Amino acid sequence: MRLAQKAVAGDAYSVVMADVRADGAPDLVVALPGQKQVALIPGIGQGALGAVVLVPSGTSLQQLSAVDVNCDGRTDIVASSSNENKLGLLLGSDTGLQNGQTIDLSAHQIGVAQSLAVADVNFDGLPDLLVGSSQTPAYLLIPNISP
Ligand SMILES: [Ca+2]
Ligand SMILES: [Ca+2]
Repeated sequence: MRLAQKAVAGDAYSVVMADVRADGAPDLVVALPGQKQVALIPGIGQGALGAVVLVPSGTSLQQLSAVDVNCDGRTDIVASSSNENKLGLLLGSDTGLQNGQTIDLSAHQIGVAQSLAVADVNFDGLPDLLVGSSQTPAYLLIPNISP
């Protein structure tokens, strides 16, 4: 195992490793909540990492999860927020992560959507989202109805 280091400026909150560029090599995605963006550090094969690409995330992201949430065969990033009642969604593509979208949860009055788990809780083959709340109710289950 070789260890590599890529410099990313800022306060990184969480990191996931997933093939978001759909080229077979796992990439690193780092949440940079203070900058409302993520750093995509592409895996370019044989353990090497390419140049850092900063992608706008639309909101300040806290906890990243890698999952093909829209079931198009490309791994996406879904994330909780560091300070809002929103989730962030960055769709994976053959060229990288697309700019972030936000999923507004204000109708559910859960305070800050501060943590996130992904699992197919209703056994329909689609990954569902379980959002941890900063207030009562403690969580919100969002069944996936993609596509
Ligand atoms: Ca996808
Ligand atoms: Ca499901």
